[in-house]
Amino acid sequence: VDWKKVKEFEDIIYEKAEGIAKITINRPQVRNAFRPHTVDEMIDALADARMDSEIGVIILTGQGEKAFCSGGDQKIRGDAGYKDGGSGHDRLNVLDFQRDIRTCPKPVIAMVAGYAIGGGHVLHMMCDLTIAAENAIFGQTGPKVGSFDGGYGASYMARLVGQKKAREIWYLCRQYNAQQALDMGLINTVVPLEKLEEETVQWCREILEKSPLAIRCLKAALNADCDGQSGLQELAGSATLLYYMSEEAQEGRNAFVEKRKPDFNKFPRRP
Ligand code: 2NE
Repeated sequence: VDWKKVKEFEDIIYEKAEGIAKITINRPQVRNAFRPHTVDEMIDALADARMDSEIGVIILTGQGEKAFCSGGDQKIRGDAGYKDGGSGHDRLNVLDFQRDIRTCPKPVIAMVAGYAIGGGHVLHMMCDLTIAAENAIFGQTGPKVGSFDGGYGASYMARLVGQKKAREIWYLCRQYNAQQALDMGLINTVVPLEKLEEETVQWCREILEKSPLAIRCLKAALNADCDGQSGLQELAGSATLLYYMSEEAQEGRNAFVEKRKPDFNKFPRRP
């Protein structure tokens, strides 16, 4: 794939090719742990990919073969979140990024080589699909390092692997290899490390051949099953989008603009 860098960032690499956007966490010296600045950049890149109508799928990955992401950077963890050099506030902005992945109407695929640990493990879970290399290792560390993610990190994990397994993963903080992760429904497939990107891009290409509106509505519907009112809002937003595209909705808008009574009688009252 002929990736083209689209914007310069400090902590991430952001590229596009063939309708695919790729966000790479680029802090291999700390196993791609994120600081608030890294997360701000990922939020920025994902927003760009969402707004770009040429882009249909987004890959989230980590630089190098040793780690996808090792979670929050513990060396700059303050007393109320992660230290942000810019604002002076301690922050936990990765929760915003989790929601952005979740509500992005385009599929986000985690491409995992090496460790997906702690908050990095939650990031791969938030993605629609996870393609793992044979060297991938998954797990949470929160109760070991004085942290936890009781949001999607707990509840969505339980949706993926069941309540018993989710409790095991969080309470014991063990590490699981790629095959174990596949067996428990945490990931979609395992491939040899050297085939990781090729296979991920193949999955992207297959998705790109499909109807974007159908994919959008399916993502919203699958989210809605877990996400309560915010999930319903997303699904309903897609319904409103489709409705706006109809002549029936446009009649309402046109009548208002033309200062006349709308004529909805010409539209069928479907069974
Ligand atoms: C990831 C893991 C298992 C890798 O182990 P290994 O043996 O391959 O590498 P090593 O030597 O531990 O790490 C290499 C370098 O990366 C740093 C290390 O400190 C080391 O640097 P030096 O000390 O040699 O200079 N590094 C690795 N992970 C880091 C991190 N997260 N922050 C800062 N530096 C890190 C092993 O490194 C590991 O277990 N890492 C810690 C994983 C962890 O506990 N993450 C935080 C979980 S909490 C969280 O992410 C979170 C949350 O729970 C809720 C909300 C938001 C975030």
